[in-house]
Amino acid sequence: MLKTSLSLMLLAIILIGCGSKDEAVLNVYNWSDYIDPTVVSDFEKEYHVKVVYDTFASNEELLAKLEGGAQGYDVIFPSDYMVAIMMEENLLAPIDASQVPNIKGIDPKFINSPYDPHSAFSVPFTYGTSGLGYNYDEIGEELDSWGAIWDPRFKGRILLLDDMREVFGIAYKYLGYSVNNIDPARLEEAKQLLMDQKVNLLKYESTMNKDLMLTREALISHYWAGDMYQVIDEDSSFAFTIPKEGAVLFTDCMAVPAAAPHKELAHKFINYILRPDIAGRIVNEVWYAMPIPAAMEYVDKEISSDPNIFPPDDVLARCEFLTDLGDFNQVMDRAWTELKMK
Ligand code: SPD
Repeated sequence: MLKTSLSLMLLAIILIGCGSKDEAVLNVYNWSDYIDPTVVSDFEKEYHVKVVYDTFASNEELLAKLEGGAQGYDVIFPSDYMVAIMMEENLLAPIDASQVPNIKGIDPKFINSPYDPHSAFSVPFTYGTSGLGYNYDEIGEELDSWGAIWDPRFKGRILLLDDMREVFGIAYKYLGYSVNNIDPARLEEAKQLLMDQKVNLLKYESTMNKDLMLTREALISHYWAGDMYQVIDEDSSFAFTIPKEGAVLFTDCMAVPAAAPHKELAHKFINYILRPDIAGRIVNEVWYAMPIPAAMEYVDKEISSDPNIFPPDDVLARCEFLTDLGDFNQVMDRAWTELKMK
């Protein structure tokens, strides 16, 4: 009898052990509309884990979460300049390349980038630009300049991203300055220009842009290319342009927070995302380029041949990556607060 009870207890312990192993959890914190959900569910099946998925709307929101002591995230998706800031603040764990063999499939142009010179803390996920999405059918003409956001015809119908660096990036590009300008006089000039734009502004927004365009409330949206293509895919009245003055170019990355509770599983997830077939499915769903040449055979021709999604060299040449502004970040942050308050 005692023997039977002990055996049952042992069995229960083993089962509980297996249960908790089966329920290993990976906490992913990504931008919204930035993955094929079936890719996540397939990862759960393949690795017998649960993925808890949460989203953010800007790099600054992601940074504030980590600086605020958020402990739970295992894989995060900061952009280039934000990787540099997070490295500086010791918020990231090193990437163990031996656990991510698919890194070898990444286009070498995206390795050892200025924001992470030894590719020690980040793995490139996607790249692309921001630009102008607009209702071509309603406007009746093509737009090709950031100047459109000051055009009085579009009063109250324009969305600008709720994103400090992207919005000052527009004004800087329109004025012919670098998006990484740290001259206070030029910042002031950009701020005034953006103040003048507010009469046309519906709102600063980064999450509801699709709905606001599809319901016709917004006519134009400053937006990231892939997200705008998700709108165009639903409603062909819309179009997207990378303005002639140039735009912000970004590489969004995958990284593991220093405090991540499941680092080994995080590496497995990153490696899985880099698999060419998986990357191809993501590109087809989100309309953003991934720097994985072997994934191209899985990407729809309509996407791989679109110069707004895979921008050619002449377009890239007029675009610019954001870099960490150091102490000037706070100066810009004050100007941004003033802009949003008035
Ligand atoms: N829906 C995903 C949007 C990702 C945009 N990347 C951000 C670039 C920031 N400069």
